[in-house]
Order: sequence, then structure tokens, then C-alpha cells
Amino acid sequence: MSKEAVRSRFTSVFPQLVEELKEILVSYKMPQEAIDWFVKNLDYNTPGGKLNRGLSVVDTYCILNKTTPTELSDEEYLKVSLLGWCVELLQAYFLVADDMMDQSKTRRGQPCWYLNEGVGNIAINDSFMLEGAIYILLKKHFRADKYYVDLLDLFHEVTFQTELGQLLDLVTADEYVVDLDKFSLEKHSFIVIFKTAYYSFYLPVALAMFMSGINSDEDLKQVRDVLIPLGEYFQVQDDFLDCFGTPEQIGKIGTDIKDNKCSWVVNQALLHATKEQRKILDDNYGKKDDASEQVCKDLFKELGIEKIYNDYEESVVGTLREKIEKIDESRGLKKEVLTSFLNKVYKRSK
Ligand code: DMA
Ligand code: MG
Ligand code: MG
Ligand code: MG
Repeated sequence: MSKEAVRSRFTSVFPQLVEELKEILVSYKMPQEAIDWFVKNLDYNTPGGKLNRGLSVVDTYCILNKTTPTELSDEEYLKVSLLGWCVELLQAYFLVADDMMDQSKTRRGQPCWYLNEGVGNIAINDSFMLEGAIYILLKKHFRADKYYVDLLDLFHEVTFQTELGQLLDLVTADEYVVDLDKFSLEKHSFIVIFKTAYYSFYLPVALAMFMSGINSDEDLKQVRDVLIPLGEYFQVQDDFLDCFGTPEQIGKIGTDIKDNKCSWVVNQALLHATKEQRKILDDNYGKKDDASEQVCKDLFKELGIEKIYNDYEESVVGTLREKIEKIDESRGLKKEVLTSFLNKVYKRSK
């Protein structure tokens, strides 16, 4: 079955979910204005990305149940894809808020939501509503399933972990006081595991496992032990692409240098810089102007960060492949769940 067919079956579910969410507002007799706004919020912020997280819930479920996305009955497909869409809603919630906090300009090749005419700070409430939509959908479709509470617990736990990661990301990146001594690879690892790895990697797989009845602590730990380092690697790529990718490629304009972020790139630069180069970084990193940003970028090139990144990528992927080899499949878990994730992430350029 083609990738397009898999994607199009997934995207075809979304309008139905919007309809269901809309119905809730209608049942509250909400004025049309509020209904239209909510629908626009959902449509603008939820479907436009790569959909990797959402699709991987379906993928994982299919691997665990030895089937394919086209073979699933409409009923079963609706439930599993709905979990995928809930991950995409969680992502939408985080991104709408993240773009305000990072003062980003574009996302998925269009202006960030808060920058749209008439939106502004209403985007704060819109982000809350994207999160709220998750629990409306879960309740409607999973209330009667014995793993309902596992789904709720998981979403709540992972949401809090992500928020902790965002907190650490933000307090490590003071807007006005640049102190590169605050950065370290250890701190970076903390930030990215919490802000990205749990919700982007562990969450989709754990959801598919719960729905498949694979829920032992041992199996959840086995997947976490691979998916957390894999998610860390994914965010290292995000940091790398923020600086070295083009906006056309990644759909967003990088902000990490101007935002004084504790990114993987600056941490590598700090490890390899001479005293003189360190001085250049101290003077230019975290400054809000294009010229200082360019000075940092040129220095990163000079330091050979691209080569360091390629070496890092090969080494981390090697380690992950070894880890996956050792997975115990006796309770129904499949190594393929993890290799399929790794293959999607390896050498990504967007
Ligand atoms: C994103 O970190 C993390 C969350 C939870 C949205 P980021 O700011 O590096 O993401 P992006 O580069 O997409 O703005
Ligand atoms: Mg951001
Ligand atoms: Mg951010
Ligand atoms: Mg980023």
C-alpha cells in the first residue's frame, strides 16, 4: 500500500473529528462566532505538519496486530487514528504556545497562528482549547474501554513532562542576559528529553500498545529505553536544522541563536571553541539582530559543526540499533515498531 494511501486514510478522519467537536459547542448553544473561531483554530493548527506522530500511532498499532492501515475495519481504524489525531492536537497545543514563547515568525510554511490578523493573545486560549479537544474526543470514543484511564494518565503525564521541558528550555534562555556558562550538554539532554522525546516518541507508541492490550511495565520500559534516546536524537536534529536548514526545507525560520537557546549546536561550539572564538560567541549569541546571528552561524561553520553532527548521527544510530536488537518480544512487543521509527528519523532533513 502506498504512503499516500496511508496518509490520506488518516487525513480523511480529521473533518469528522472537527464535526464532533463542533457539535459540543452547538449543544452548549454557543454563538456562531465562537464556533467558527474554534473550527478555524483546529483547521489552521492541527493538520498542516508532517503528521509523523499521529501516523505512527496507526503504524505501531498495525505492526503489533500484524495488519495494515487499509485492512483495518472502519470502526477499528477510527479509534486508532483518533488516538493519532489526539497526539497531533497535543502537538498543535504545544506549538501554538511555543511559537509565542519563542517569538517565531513562521510554522509549516505559513505565519504562526498568533501572528494572524485579529488573533494575537487569543492564541493563548486557543492553545488551551486544542488541548481540551483531546479529552472531549477520548471521552466520546474510549469511555467504555478498560484502558480509558491508562490513556488519560498517559496524556496527563506526558503533557506535564513536556511542560517541564519547556520550562527548563525557557529559563535556560534568558532574553536579555547571555551567560553561556549556564549551558551544558547534560542540561541540553534534560531539556530535549522532556520537551520533545516523551510526547513525540514514547506517547504514540504507548497509546498503540494500550489499545493492543500490551501494557506490562516491562514492555513499556523496553520501548521507553529506546524511544527516549531516539527522541533526544530527533531534537538534536531539530536544533541542527534550526541553524543549518533553510526555511523552505523546514517550514519555519530558525530562532535559536537570537533566542539564546541552549541548543545542541551552541553546546558543541562551546566544547570546541578556542578562547578567541568563545569571545565571539559571548559577544554575539542571543543578540536580537541579524548581523550577530550571522556571525554565530559563520563561527559554527568554521568549527565544523556539520561534521560533528554527522558523526554524532552515525554513532547514536548505531547504539540504538544495538539496543533494539536486544528487545524481548515474548509478551507481544515487536522490534519492528522501533526500527520503523528509527528509519523515519535517520538523516531527516525537514
Ligand atoms: C519544541 O522545541 C518543543 C515543543 C514542546 C513544541 P522548539 O522550540 O525547538 O520547536 P520548534 O523548533 O519547532 O519551534
Ligand atoms: Mg520553538
Ligand atoms: Mg521552543
Ligand atoms: Mg527548534
